[in-house]
Amino acid sequence: MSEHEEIINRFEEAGQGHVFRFWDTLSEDRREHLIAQAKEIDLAEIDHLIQTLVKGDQGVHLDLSGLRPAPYIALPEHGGDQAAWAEARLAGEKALRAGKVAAFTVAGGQGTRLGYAGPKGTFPVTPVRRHSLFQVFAEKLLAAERRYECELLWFLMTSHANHEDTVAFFEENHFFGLNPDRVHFFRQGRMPAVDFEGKIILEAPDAIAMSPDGHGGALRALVRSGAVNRMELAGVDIVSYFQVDNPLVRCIDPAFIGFHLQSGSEMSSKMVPKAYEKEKVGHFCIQNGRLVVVEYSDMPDELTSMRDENGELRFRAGSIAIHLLSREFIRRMGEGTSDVVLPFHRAEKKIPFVDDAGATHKPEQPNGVKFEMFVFDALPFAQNPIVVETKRSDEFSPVKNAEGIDSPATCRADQLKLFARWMNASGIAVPVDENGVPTIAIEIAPTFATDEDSFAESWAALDPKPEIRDGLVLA
Ligand code: UD2
Repeated sequence: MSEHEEIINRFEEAGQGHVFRFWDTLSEDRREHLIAQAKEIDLAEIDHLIQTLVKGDQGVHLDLSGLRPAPYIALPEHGGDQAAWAEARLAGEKALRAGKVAAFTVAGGQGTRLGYAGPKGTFPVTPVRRHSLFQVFAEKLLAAERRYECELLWFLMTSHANHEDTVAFFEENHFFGLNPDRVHFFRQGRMPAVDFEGKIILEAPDAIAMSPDGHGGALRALVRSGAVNRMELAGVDIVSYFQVDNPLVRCIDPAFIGFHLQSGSEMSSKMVPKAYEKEKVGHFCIQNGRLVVVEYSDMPDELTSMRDENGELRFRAGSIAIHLLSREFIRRMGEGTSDVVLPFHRAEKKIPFVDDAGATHKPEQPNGVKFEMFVFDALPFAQNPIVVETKRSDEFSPVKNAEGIDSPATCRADQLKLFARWMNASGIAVPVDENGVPTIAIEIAPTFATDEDSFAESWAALDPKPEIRDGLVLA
């Protein structure tokens, strides 16, 4: 039997033979295309997901019993121990100088809400120079390399749809000054979409409707792509994980790294107190003695609105998708065994499908289910996981929507406010409007400063000092 026949047989036995119903009409190269997609699919895994998440009720009834708010390490200004923060910072700096840390960006999302055509990381985000998200991160890594005299590896997870454009963007921009040998791209995995009867959807006669397997797919993609082995060879023990949409993120944060190391944690996460009850962030909770994140869409209203004795939200620890993961934990989770494996979530979507005549249709209503894994679902499997507070205005202003909250406009205002705050701390006045947003556009490159202290140092060294004016760039 040829390889093609063998694959087609396996799909038929799994009740998915319809995927090849246009086979006889396809040219040789189109057949190869379809077969290549089919080979990506783990039929046993899909069958399990269909039984549990499509035909079963596990996707509809999540177990939300016994949730308690998760404890976290508070910032000194919220009662945290100043000395412990200073000590953690030193421990993190030591690990950085020893080359133990790598950066990791998940950039495989489809970015549909922003309505921007290119990979999201190429979106021009900074207020004056209009630098891209990727460039902001690259410059933060350059700054960390200089500060800690280390060579950082940077891993970026792309998708099938945006991989080539992402790599080309880095090449065109000469990797923003980073050493290209240390920037490592890999594609995330894909999953087929299925209809409500559990049949894999064809979007064209020669194409299965495939979509990215969620940022949780990062763990197996890191293993499969050889990234974890590469880290081991380079002596990297800790991976600093962040999303492509948040230019304020401290890509490399010594205090966070220090707390992670000191507690023997395999996975650590940052939190900010939620801004309001319905904010679209996950909630850190304890369930059955384990740290879990319950996504905003799954959290019942009576819990999101619950208040403690001080009148604050009881479940206030919001996940902003910034984590540290130890290398061997990634390997364990990514290799996956029956009892250590990330669950899939189901999302009902409008999925283009092909009719019997071979024409593609875009449905008006959800017609099927996509499967995604979430990286925070690894937390309950981690030893000694911790949650560490960070300040929203320092570290979180994602670009998600074209307008309104979490949009380019709000992110621009948040960057301006942050730069102005660093300048104010050094005694430099910046004019602001009634909302505290600077009325002049200013930009501080990460290579100039990444926080108040580094700003003060770089500013003190500037001679002569520039005039504070619209369009000022400190780089
Ligand atoms: C995510 C978190 C939410 C909160 C928020 C903070 C989930 C389900 N929710 O919400 O709790 O922390 O972020 O901003 O994660 N990505 C991939 N591959 C994929 C899917 C996503 O790389 O298959 C990347 C994507 O490029 C982006 C990140 O993951 O960098 C977040 O994806 P999202 O925009 O779908 O997450 P969102 O806003 O629903």
